[in-house]
Amino acid sequence: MSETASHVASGKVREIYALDDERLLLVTSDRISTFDVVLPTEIPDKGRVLTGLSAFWFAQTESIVPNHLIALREDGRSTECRRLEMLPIECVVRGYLAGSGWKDYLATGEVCGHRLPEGLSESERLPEPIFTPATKAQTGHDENIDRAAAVELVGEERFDEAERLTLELYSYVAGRALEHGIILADTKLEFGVDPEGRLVLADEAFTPDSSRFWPADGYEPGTSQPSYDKQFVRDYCETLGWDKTYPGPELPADVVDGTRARYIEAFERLTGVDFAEYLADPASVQA
Ligand code: Q0Z
Repeated sequence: MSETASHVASGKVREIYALDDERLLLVTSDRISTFDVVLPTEIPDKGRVLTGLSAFWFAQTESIVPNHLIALREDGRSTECRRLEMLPIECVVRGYLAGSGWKDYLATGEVCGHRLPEGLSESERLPEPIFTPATKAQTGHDENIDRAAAVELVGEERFDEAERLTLELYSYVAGRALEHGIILADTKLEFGVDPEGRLVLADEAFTPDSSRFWPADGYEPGTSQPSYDKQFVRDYCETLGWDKTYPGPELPADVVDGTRARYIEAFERLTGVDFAEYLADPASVQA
């Protein structure tokens, strides 16, 4: 880092530093988590892939909603961002039935208060995408909440605006991804409020860490779908009889290489930019 910056927060695989009162530095590492455990082995360039994808989608969606990005740094993994008042909800949208959405549907026939048709299968495409907000749990897992609970947290006007923007962003990006053979099954967005009171898209956006990416090739409802990016890691971990608690296993070189290739393939398919070009000039994703 070229400027003095104090550490503000750590995520599983990212760090935030304060640059000044108005600006944050988000740094995305090459760490990878699986089954909620951060593994001791890194995936080289994963942080650059995620940062480049976020910057690409911020640029592509600027006409839908303003975003927090000020500058993408030359290292390709750090971004300077406007510091916002973050909404206390995760804005999740689901186009397909997976993860906690599938679990909730099986138990109740609903997801976050959306009653769904009977007889849906795991991974099935929903009749239309649904907004399924969640609380930001300080520890452990985010909890899905219904409209009333989210309105309690952010107010009705903000809720409606966040829902509308989240659905519009999802429709746009999922459509673009599908043209390139990637199903965006669901995604989590975070919004902040700027000093003028406007909603601003923040955090990371439409990365494989904040979304479910599935290969469209071979998509088949009725079972869980392979992850576009992490499936080699999951499959390898399943061969070990590991109990999915810390510490996680080291990854062998072939699993690291295969996983790195999948991240880069997703980056290149979605952005249309050669990853080598991104490394040489990160601004290439913002053209
Ligand atoms: C995002 C998070 C990470 C740990 C705070 N523009 C913003 N303004 C204010 N706050 C945030 C942002 Cl992005 C903000 N997080 C999530 C990110 C590491 C936690 F990189 N927390």
